[in-house]
Amino acid sequence: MAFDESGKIWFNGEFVDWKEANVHALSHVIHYGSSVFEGIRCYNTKKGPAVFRLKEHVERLYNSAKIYRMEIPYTQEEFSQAILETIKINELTACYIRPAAFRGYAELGVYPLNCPVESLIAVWAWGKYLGEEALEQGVDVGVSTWRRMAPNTMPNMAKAGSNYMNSQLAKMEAVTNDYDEAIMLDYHGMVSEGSGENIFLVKDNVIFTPPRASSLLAGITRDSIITLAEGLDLEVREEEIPREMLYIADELFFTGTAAEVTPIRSVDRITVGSGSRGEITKKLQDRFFAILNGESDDANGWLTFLK
Ligand code: PPE
Repeated sequence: MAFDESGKIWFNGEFVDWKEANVHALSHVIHYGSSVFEGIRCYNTKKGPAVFRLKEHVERLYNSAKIYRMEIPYTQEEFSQAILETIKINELTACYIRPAAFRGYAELGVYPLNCPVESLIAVWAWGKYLGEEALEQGVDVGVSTWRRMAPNTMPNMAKAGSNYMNSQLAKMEAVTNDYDEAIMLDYHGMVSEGSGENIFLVKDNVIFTPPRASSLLAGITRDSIITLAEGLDLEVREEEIPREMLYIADELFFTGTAAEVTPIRSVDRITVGSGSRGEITKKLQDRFFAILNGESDDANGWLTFLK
């Protein structure tokens, strides 16, 4: 059991005991994957616990819901407050936060609009996503035979539970082949993203990352890293990346709420750059963690303190 089950979960506006946060077996979400969710982190900074980019995450949750015509019956402000309350009531200082909204129990059939929209917020301690040593040593990845969803099939910009069936296929294939993680290509064969991370590449001191049109989730960590890189006067280009660029890159790394900034040391068993964390990757990691530790100024207003 990965969870400490003694905590409380915010469920449809109320705090319930961990084990009481259940849904009916005939809920729409179980049969048709009708859910949207977020992954957010709270860090125990030197100035106290703070949630990283709370506003942007809640906004993305509501945008994911909007794409699926799902109305969450709270304002974004109310939902954000509920997130802060959930962390406090569980007496956590550093944690992973998992809000979700889904179509509940009323009837079955593909048409979803007669089912109620339910929502929840759970928090728990979640350590390093790709292993303890990953942040320093880097991970070994393989390019998946599974592509990211083609345009006009499933909306990649919605963080919907159903998109993660695609991610699961890629992740299972990667692990079966003894990789830590998968990189997926888009419909055109260009680099898209990992099963749960965005990807960055460094070549000749220029930073590249695929654009939104490459079938990816517009990651909030991705956005943060672009901002930090520009602050370091590094050139960042959002452009399509052909697969072979992965092999000849000087540095590669993943970004994500769970994965944070994780270097990639090999792709398809081909060593990337020096085979260990690159210089620019380290610089960006340092900047990123300095904000999360509260060591450097939160110049962009990314932290919401619990107080
Ligand atoms: N792409 C995908 C497919 C993705 O799932 C994530 C986050 C990202 C990019 C990065 O987005 P952001 O967190 O805003 O920087 N994946 C979440 C879920 C991981 C999971 O295993 O669950 C996360 O990192 O919380």
